[in-house]
Amino acid sequence: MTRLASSRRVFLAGLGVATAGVTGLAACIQRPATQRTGSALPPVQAQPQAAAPVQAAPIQAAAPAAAAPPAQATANHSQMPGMAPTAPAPAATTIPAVAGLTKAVEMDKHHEAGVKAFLGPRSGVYGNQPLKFEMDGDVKVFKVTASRIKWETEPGKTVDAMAYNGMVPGPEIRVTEGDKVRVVLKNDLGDQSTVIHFHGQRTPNKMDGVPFVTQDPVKPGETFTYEFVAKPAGSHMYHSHHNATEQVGSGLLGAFIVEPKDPAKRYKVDAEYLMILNDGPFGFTLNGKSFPATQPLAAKVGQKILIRYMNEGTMIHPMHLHGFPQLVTAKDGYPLPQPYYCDTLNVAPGDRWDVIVEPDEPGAWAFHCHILPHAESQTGMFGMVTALVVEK
Ligand SMILES: [Cu+2]
Repeated sequence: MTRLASSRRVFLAGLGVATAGVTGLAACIQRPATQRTGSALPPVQAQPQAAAPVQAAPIQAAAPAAAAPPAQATANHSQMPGMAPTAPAPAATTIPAVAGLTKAVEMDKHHEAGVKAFLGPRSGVYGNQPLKFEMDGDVKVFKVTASRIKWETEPGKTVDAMAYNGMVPGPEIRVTEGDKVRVVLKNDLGDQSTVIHFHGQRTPNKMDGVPFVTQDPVKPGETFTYEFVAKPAGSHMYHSHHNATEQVGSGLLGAFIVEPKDPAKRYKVDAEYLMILNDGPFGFTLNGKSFPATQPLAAKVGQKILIRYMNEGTMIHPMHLHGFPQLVTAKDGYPLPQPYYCDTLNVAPGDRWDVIVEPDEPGAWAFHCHILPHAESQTGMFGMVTALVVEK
């Protein structure tokens, strides 16, 4: 896998925003460091630019009805042969031209401010950072601590989260099929028990992570050790299975990726991205962040990127990428016998889908959940929105 030297130039150019060189547009798992403290881009104004003065001249489209021909004069079907008489069309609602335009300009300012914030400098902690392991003989040992943290989902919005190792989503655990894996869970939540379920892994029953079904709850201050052989390969997850609506909704979740043992079966792509969906107490998030804090994906024309969708939420999210088809290659980690193309892919709770995208047209391409109340409102885009930025 290659890390992309990605850039915001294309996106910025497409939006008429000045650029100042190439910066790390690190997204999702490609991000190199915990802290992202700005970029080479000029700082974005905290306040949206002042709107252009509104012209006092009347706008034709919004002219009062009296100035326009009556609707019946051009659309009176009752005068056509064979047509039954119809009631007169209701009078069109008219909005005074200047007031209407002022309102539209005001609304557009909010939309623009969101996009500019998306493009502007960022800071803060992002989730999905790779989790390092230690070897104990032939066992890969991962340490995971559940605790309560403050988490910023978007500029100015900080929430009370539960997190593994201080990030939402929790750190990405990546192993190879057949590895002996040990995950040591420490519960520092303080006032709630917890457990980990390895969603999609075929573990021994007592490692399945369900309180009072396969184990006792791990009480505050306690530690529990999960041990199993990683199988099957594919895109999987780990998350709490205790008070899960609150605990998973609040951030106790992460990606558990199992690379196929046979190198010939591994993805041969230029970059890969995780897209973990959630819709709990924090609102609609992609990788623990809401637009405009979501991170863009990046690619160059002719490259091939892999996106692993994982839905840790409670709703279906049809993920729609503008510009390019998504080749769906695997469901829940299992390769599809016949991959297929789509541009909108339903990702249901618990689902994992792997898709490959091969962009052939530069530009910034919107990428969002297509349940519109999860993505766009009067005040602009929010929630499950990001962009795929394609460079030449
Ligand atoms: Cu959605």
